[in-house]
Amino acid sequence: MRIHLVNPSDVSFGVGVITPRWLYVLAGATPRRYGDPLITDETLRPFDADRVQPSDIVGIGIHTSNARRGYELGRLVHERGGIPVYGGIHASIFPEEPRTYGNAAAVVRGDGDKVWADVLSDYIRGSIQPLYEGGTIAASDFASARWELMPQGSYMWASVQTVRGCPKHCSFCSVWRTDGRMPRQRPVQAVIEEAVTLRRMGYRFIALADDNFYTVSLEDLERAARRSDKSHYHRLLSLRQERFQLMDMLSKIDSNIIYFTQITMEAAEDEAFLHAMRRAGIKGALVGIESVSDEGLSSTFKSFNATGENLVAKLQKFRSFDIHVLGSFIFGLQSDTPETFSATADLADRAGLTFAQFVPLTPLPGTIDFEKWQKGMIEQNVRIDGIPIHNHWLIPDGRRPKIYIPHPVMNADEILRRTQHVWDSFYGISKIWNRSRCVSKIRNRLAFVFISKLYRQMYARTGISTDSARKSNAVKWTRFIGKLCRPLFSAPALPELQVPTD
Ligand code: B12
Ligand code: SF4
Repeated sequence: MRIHLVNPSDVSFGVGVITPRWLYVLAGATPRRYGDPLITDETLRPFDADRVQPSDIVGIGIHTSNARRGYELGRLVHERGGIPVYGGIHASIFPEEPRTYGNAAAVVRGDGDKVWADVLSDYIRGSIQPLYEGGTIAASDFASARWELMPQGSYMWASVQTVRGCPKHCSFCSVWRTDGRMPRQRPVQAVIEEAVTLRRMGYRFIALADDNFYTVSLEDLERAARRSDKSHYHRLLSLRQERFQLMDMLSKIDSNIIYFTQITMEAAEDEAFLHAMRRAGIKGALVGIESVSDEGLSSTFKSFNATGENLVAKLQKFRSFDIHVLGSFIFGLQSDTPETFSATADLADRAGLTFAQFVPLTPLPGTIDFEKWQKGMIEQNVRIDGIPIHNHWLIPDGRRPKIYIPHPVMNADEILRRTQHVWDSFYGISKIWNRSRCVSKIRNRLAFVFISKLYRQMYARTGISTDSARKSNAVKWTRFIGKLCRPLFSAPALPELQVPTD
């Protein structure tokens, strides 16, 4: 028996921006007696199903947008006598679906770090089960990734996880339900060892694959301090202290690693935290801004975000600590109007964002938005090519709508056209060139232009482009720019780099 692990994708670019971490974590969770798993990331190159031999196990990790391709792979594997096993967020939410569409022999729900070894040993004994409950395991049990199996020179950013779970409960996000609201922070030493391993190999850019790096806000802490029972307060305080310890240790790694993370805007109020981030080398953060209006924020349960000049000031605060912000906005909220688009474009410029993404509201399974929307769609029995629209991920790509939630004042075309316009405006060449002043040398400024264009191209593929000719052009360009950009992210290997001591 051989073990394959496959990350499905309909398109392959030859180079990848961020390593799909689950592949290397599951490789780390594979007992050594079974040999090294054969890993394929289809965002780099398509899976060669002919390599599957009868009785090989093929682990397929799916999120909603690649589930359909994942099922296609499962069927190919099954035809060759292989054993498809599914995991990942989508399979965790719909554990029946991989059996119906993807010939699943087994599905793992939740964390795979511990239960994967059970799947393999059951299979060897001839008693594989249809469903395994991986649950939400303790942070001390998170498996470390086996980075030595990563194809060299393929990715720009490696990825290390420091925490799973998020205390917030945004309406469009499933993380707080699947990964829990109490942050599970990984032991500092395990994170540091992985970062050092990657830097030794020549990776200088590391994405922290965290749901929310800022696990305890000052407000959370104050609220807990006001309770008569202080146990929650002490728990939060210790989580916060651990964050500082982690950042302190990151700052002691003797290298020039650059980290990127995902964080809530509340961190802008916490100068001690921003200061520690800067020292640690966390130079970039995706901040979910979502909406520039109070109505938009309240409808997404994100009223902890700011609006107006307060929002501009908060985003600029990150910049004053040398943290570049990738601002993430949602379009298509019920409170949006045609004016929302220009107001957002204007804010993105004024707030000093280094990058931005403008994403159409999509009802993703496991979210509050999905539940509300699904109910209406079931009642109306809306179908495309016979597939209920509330299973939108099963609809073939070209037939899949881009906007799902009906809007009171704009139709889908208008939302898409206006969204496209905001992308074009933010990533217009003169604006990119102005933003490129954040780096000094001309070579770095040119690199900044290419990276901005790469980012924009990748999204042209995923969300907004409407016709297939444009899509295929976008893929070609992404491949081209991706190859051009990849060397900018490599650095000399540092095989002698030491793990810092406390
Ligand atoms: C880091 C991250 C990113 C990064 C890096 C992505 C990358 N290339 O790795 C960036 C910022 C680029 C990103 C982008 C996007 N992301 Co994202 N991302 C994450 C995040 C925070 C962590 C993912 C991660 O690496 N975790 C660490 C690994 C080890 O955990 P894991 O993948 O869950 O795998 C474990 C288990 O699921 C299981 N498992 C997984 N696969 C398999 C397979 C088998 C066989 C088995 C047995 C087990 C198993 O075992 C693993 C170990 O326990 C997740 C949130 C989350 N909690 O999952 C969102 C998340 C996956 N992203 C999400 C989304 C929506 C997106 C975007 C579409 C956002 C957008 N609108 O633009 C894009 C799309 C990118 C793409 N095309 O893939 C959603 C997906 C929801 C869904 N239902 O599919 C999530 C869940 C967040 C959310 N808001 O709900 N993302
Ligand atoms: S803050 Fe981010 S990770 Fe947390 S629930 Fe909201 S969108 Fe999800």
